[in-house]
Amino acid sequence: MTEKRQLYPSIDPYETGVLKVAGGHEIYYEQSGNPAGKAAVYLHGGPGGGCDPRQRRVFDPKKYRIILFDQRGCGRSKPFASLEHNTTWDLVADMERLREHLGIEDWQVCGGSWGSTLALAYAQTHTGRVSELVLRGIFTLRKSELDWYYQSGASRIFPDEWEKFLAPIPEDERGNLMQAYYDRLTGDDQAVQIEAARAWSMWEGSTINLYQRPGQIEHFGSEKFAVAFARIECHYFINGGWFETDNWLIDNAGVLKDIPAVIVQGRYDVCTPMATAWDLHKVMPDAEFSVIPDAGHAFDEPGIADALVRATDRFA
Ligand code: STX
Repeated sequence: MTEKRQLYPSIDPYETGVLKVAGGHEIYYEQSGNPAGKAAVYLHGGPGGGCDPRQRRVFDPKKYRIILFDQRGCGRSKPFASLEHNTTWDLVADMERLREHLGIEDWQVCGGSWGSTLALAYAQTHTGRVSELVLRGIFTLRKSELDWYYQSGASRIFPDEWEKFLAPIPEDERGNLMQAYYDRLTGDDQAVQIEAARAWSMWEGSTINLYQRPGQIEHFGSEKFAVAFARIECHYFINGGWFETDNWLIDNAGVLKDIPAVIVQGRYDVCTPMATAWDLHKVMPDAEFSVIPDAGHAFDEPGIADALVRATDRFA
């Protein structure tokens, strides 16, 4: 077997900036790698997860002009954890603003999990602006996907972690956990909001890797990260991502047929199970479909990172 490729070495941005967008939001963005290289944007997860410096490392810094940004309300973007004027279509519009601001004709769009959702929504809306798609841990926000992770399904694989997720919610509200969490995450009681945010966020932090990572669970439980992550995720999910229909992203994937695409999926992804990637690859028959036999959900699972680096190298 050939050796696994690793992420490229750590690099610093050569430029950071703030872009004012509609609705009073300010978006943090950064560029790294080669300013004269091929443009690629990496879309972070959540929504509400914020970008991670390690995401720069999916790309060869000699060949790529690498763009990362914090989506509305999270990371270094402002106002922090705001749900106002914060929808999928606002984020799609922000990407266009950012692309134009940076003087880019078209760019490679790379993203995992919620980043794959946003990548699909953007590419289906601005097809001509996308040179390639590199998607991992496919998530299309369908009710079945949300029920699996936040109501019943993943709960049976991680019953120990699930108990902690249930803890802040009284028994008589557990029939609709998304609603129960939404009420607490958007309520006036600060302490209730923080408790709910930490439980919501740590559920994700403890279930996204094939092998649990204690440090990562702590990070997800830190107040600042958790409040933006949980509030924004729950807000997007309870609103069905503002997609016209439940199956919208899959039903419209035909318009992507001329965009070279790679779909990378971990076999043991409990957060966004392979069923969605399977459905997507059927409607994107020309996309390269790569199932990693020994990986969970996170982008830096060794087999996932290997497949992502190989994909971006091939497109460089
Ligand atoms: N949320 C899936 C998602 O997009 C349901 C996601 N999960 N973990 C992350 O994102 C980060 C590790 C990027 C925070």
